[in-house]
Amino acid sequence: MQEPQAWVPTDPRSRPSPNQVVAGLKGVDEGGAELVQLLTPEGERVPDERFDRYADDITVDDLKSLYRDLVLVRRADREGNSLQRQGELGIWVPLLGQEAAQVGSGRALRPTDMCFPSYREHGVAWTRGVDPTELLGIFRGTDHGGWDFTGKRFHPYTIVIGNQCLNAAGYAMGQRFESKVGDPETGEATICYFGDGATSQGDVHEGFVWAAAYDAPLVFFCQNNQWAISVPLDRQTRVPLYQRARGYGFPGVRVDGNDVLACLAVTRWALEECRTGNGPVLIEAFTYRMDSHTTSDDATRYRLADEVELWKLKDPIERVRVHLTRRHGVEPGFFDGVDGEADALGERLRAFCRSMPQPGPERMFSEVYAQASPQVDGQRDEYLEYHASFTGEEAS
Ligand SMILES: Cc1ncc(C[n+]2csc(CCOP(=O)(O)OP(=O)(O)O)c2C)c(N)n1
Repeated sequence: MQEPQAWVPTDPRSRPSPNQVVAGLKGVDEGGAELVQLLTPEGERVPDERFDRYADDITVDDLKSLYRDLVLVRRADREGNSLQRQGELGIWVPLLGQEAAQVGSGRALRPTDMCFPSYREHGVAWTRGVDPTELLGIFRGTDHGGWDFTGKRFHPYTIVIGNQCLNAAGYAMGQRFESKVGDPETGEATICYFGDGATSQGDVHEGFVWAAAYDAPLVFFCQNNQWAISVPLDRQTRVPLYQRARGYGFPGVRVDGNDVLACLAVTRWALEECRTGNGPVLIEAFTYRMDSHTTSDDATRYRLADEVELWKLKDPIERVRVHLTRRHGVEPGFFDGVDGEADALGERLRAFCRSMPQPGPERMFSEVYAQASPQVDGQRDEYLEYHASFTGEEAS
């Protein structure tokens, strides 16, 4: 097992008072000395002794492709937000600011790896080949997620905080029991996404304990976006989150979550650890939620604009753009082309959303089990009869 990074406890007297925390006066924007970074916010490539080798093969074309993913994922997210505002979706969960953490880690996965998302992972979904249109039903309230979970190896979204860590731990233990671990080429791994607030949930703790006890090939990927709705990180933990792993007996790493290259490299390392039998691993992607928690939330009520302004300077897309332009001489035409693709994606999403059919009343019963169940069939028939009892306007 690799040694976790060292941690020096902060002086308790320097901790913010509860009032400062509640008022959002103590915004965090520095990841500390342990932060793994390969691309600075200014777009400069900086060396990293430990993780460079996991990014050495990344070509300019790969970087352009990562940039394209970041831009398209952001556009899909912004369209989702707008569609909610136009009344086409019941709610939207924005990922603004977290594109690099999601695209970088998602692009590190192989098709055979399994992925357990929370509810904000639209960027990871993108890297698994789930089209953004497939996410819309959840937020329009017409289904629970319509993609092919087993084929894409991307589990349904989980709204119950931290619960997916248990599913993921069980799945990864299965990979271990079925001897799918050991060979770096063919070995499988699982990745589980959750937020900083989720680390206070029992399910996440249980997931850590089980995964550690069974050496499960599981990467716990925590997107620390600094806020659990209106609760800041200081109310979740007294130690940096990545250091928690040590107490469970596995390594933890803090990566710059706004640096797509670093997220890719660190996740590749973590997956390799898992595939070869050295899992589990905890990655804390140090990032920031630039928008409200959901479209039902108003972040301006609990955090200061200054904090948001600070994080704007660390934008995950801008740094790749600057790097491609300055270091590799990529011409504006490339960026214009990606913007054009983003416009087309936005149009496609809007058109799809507005033409989504309203599912029939039997739909909530039809996809429950793979094989017919007399109980569910009975409930369906009863409900259809009840539904048919309404007439005219009452029924619509
Ligand atoms: C078990 C449970 N408790 C409470 C909630 C309500 N809830 C929804 S999101 C959220 C905050 C989650 O914050 P975090 O884990 O940091 O993830 P983020 O939304 O910031 O990505 C809470 C408490 C829930 N969905 N499930």
